[in-house]
Amino acid sequence: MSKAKVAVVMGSRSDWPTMKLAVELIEEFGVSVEAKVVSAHRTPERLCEFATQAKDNGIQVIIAGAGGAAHLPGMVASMTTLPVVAVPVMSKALNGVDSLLSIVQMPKGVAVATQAIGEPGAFNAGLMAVQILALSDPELAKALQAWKDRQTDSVPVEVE
Ligand code: RP5
Repeated sequence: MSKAKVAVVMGSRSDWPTMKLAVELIEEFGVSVEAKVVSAHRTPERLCEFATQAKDNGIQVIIAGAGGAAHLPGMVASMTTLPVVAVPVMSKALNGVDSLLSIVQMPKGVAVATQAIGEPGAFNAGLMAVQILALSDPELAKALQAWKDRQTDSVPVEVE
């Protein structure tokens, strides 16, 4: 198996039903992807190890999803120059607004590309990763354009 180009990390196994949408979309394009649980609060050393070694391990884009006090994407971004795409996972208490706000309001100098709350955000995070990789991969760029054309063609004009 080829080494993963995209790493999808999440704060808990409970985030997987959401985050798997990113993985599935990336796999649809034949891009190698790995997924694992890395918690900013429960496994801080695993976080440091992952974020500092991701680039040397051949990762080109990181997707990080977490819910509630969602510090994972920002902490990962603080330790790497790789692009970090963030997914605010839906939370029970505050419907993911807590996740969104704790991810999006990054201090100047540490960039995170925050997506929508929940499943649309996870799907689009996968799409964003493919778009980033397609900048330096003409075959992938062609596949991406074809995917977008199919999506456009699938939207009917008629209302019913
Ligand atoms: C965050 O807390 C995780 O990203 C998850 O969204 C949330 C709840 O985690 P669990 O209590 O379900 O493990 O760290």
